[in-house]
Amino acid sequence: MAGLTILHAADLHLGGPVAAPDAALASLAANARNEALERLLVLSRQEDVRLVLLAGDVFHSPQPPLTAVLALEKALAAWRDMGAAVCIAPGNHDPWLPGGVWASWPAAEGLMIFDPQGGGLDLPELGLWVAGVGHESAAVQEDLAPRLPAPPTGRVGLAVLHASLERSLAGTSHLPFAPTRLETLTRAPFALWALGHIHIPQEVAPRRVIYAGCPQGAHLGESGPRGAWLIRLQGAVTAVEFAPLAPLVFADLAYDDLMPQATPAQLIARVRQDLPPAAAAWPSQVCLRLGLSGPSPLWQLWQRQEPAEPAAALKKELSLAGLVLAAGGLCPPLDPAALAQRPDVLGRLLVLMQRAEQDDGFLAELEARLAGGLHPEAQRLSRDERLARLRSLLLQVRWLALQGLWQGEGSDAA
Ligand SMILES: [Mn+2]
Repeated sequence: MAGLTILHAADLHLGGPVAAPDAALASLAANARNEALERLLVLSRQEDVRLVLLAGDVFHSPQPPLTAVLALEKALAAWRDMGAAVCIAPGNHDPWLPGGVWASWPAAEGLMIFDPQGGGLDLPELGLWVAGVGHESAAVQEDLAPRLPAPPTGRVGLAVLHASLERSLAGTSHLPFAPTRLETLTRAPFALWALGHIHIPQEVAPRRVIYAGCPQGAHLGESGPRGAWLIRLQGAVTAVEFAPLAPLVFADLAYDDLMPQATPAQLIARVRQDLPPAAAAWPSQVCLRLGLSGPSPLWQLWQRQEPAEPAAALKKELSLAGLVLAAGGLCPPLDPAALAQRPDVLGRLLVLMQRAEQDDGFLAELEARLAGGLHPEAQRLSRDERLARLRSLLLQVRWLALQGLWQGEGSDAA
């Protein structure tokens, strides 16, 4: 059998929003999802893709806007013209509903839209069997993997599914719809599981179980490279390759160890090094959220009357399309432990804070004393949540004290 290339994408969320945290991004963000789809088509043409697997949440909602429907209709026509078969397994955002967008989508040769019963598409000329199933609601609670029919004899089986794997959910905001287990997938008779739902591209089991990730991130929380996978097949999966293609890349960097960066150029060099690499094949713009906190020789740069000026300078130097800067947590390059020895207000405050950080009993006592005066919202939190919030508040108070009191009392003493 000759080798062939498959494109695996998911979570396109066509018709869904892309955040523009910086006003300059508005038009780029508004068009980013459709542009990502265009890039999938170009990639398919370049790579002579014969099969496209779209693992759910192709649309952001079960009643997508007309622009989204048109975009997909045109894409499907383009793939058909290339001779590529397309298999879609609807997800929780775009479930297969009777009378819905998928149920009424016109049938076409080489197009398979899986319904909630599950099924398979036989592709004898490729020696493949593609099995899949669609979500029947926005909150499927059962494991859908067992509904995929096994490949007939003589076919390599590929599975396409929108599902939650517990180990990949950690640290994400994805809800555990259609939960399944890695063992369930790896024991099933499929050479590949092309999954959707988790927006971070990843090989859960090398060359076997893959989350495509979304081709375009939705907001600053979906930072890092986003794109789709090219899967090379020759009897079995021989290689997989991630192709970053998002037009708008979100990046999220936070530093609290800024003592070595003594000049603005040094700070810029550090940030530049940590930015995600540009996707060489496509033009892309970067929107960065940058958090700067802790002691820094540069802290006074951000205390000026025009806080927008240093932000604009950083944005320009780093060639960013957007920048969200949080520098309020910077403080003078001081040692809080040494300052705690001082006999003044700052010293006493720092001692109290140090004690609250190290002594859970003292923090609990403080919490109990504050409890009566808390906002009703905060009173509804559990005690542990209130303690955690107090801890983070104390950190902020420390930066504020170092910024304000040290400067004030320091100049008095001088
Ligand atoms: Mn999903």
